[in-house]
Amino acid sequence: MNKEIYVTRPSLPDYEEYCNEIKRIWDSKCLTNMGPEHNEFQKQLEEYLDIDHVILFTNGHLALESIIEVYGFERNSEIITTPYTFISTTHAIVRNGMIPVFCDIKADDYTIDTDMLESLITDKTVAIVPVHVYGHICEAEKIEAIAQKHGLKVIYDAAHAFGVKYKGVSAACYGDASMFSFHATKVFNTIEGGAVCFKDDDLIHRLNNVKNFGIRGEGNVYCIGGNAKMNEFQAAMGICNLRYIDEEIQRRKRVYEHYISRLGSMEGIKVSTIPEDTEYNYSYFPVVFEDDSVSRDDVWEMLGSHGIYARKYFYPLTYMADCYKGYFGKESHTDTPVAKRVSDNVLTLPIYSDLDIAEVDRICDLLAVCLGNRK
Ligand code: T4K
Repeated sequence: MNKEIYVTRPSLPDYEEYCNEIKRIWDSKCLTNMGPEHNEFQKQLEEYLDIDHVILFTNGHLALESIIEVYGFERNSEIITTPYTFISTTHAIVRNGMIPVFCDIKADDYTIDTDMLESLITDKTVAIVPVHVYGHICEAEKIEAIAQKHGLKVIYDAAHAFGVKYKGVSAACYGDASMFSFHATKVFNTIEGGAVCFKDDDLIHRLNNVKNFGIRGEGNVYCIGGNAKMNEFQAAMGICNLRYIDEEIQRRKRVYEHYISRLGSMEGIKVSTIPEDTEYNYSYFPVVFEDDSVSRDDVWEMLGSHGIYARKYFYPLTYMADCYKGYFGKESHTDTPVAKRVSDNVLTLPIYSDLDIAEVDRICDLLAVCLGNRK
């Protein structure tokens, strides 16, 4: 019986190393509410991500919801985003009482189509939330020029882009703010966790307040905040995992390069290649079936029958999720044919640092059979 292979597996530090780190928590009895592990981890991230400010959150979703909230946009304002993403991106906009307006994606890297973007701006538009999907950096220069021209905020969903650099610039540095996810399924994890990164000093207090009930000091509740704090155990995991992040990315690269060597020129599928000037994190390995004679769902089922659990990231498009059926009006613009085609035909293959090359070969052999043994 072959072993089961999941789309991802979290990387963990040595058990003893984590125990050693959390020993400080036993000594201090400080479990949460911005304790020493939290504060040290925050500083380490500012350095690693090369950004002025990092505010930690209990997960990436609440980080994104919070940064949208602190800008204080009027309810029912419009935010332009893409539907080819995890449901969190759309939920974060809707849960803030904003209207998501869906822009199509580019067929080459699945990020927001900057040629369409400007046509979706109305007098109700307040922000753009582009997604660095799979860690592919959006066309930031173009997006930010459009935003500047129309006075819009740019908040990147950078959940997938930890460790990615474009032209030497960290993914944390684009736009007005960027959100990272440190979920167990990500390149870098804090069990659950997330962060908002930015340069504007004014946002520090606002974000810290919104994640801690709006409390600014004894007897001073400044705003109607929630609770989205990262606890000390999460931060301790982050401190340990950050020590190995470069190694982690290199080990993923080995898996990625083997996939490329086997699938890169196989007829009938499109694999993503790394754009020039990019230091990539090898977070996902999406393949898009381009030949109508091969059904993505059949391949997904066949792989599953062999214990290989590839995933349909990202299907369906967010606006097609059951909870949004009949929800969006005309202003939301849900005509995104490229995103629809990619979403109907994409499969993300297993990729993680411990994945054996022999297993990658097994996955590629099975794919080749589905594709009629094409080369
Ligand atoms: N924006 C974007 C673009 C995102 O992709 C995400 C999250 C967010 C925002 C929100 O960030 P967070 O609030 O999550 O920090 C997973 C993750 O839960 C989610 O974090 C991620 N994106 C999304 C793309 O994938 P599921 O429901 O597909 O995960 P699940 O539990 O099926 O896990 C996938 C596989 O990973 C499992 O088959 C086995 C493996 N796994 C998973 C977990 C949780 C493990 O080996 N160990 C584990 O502990 O959503």
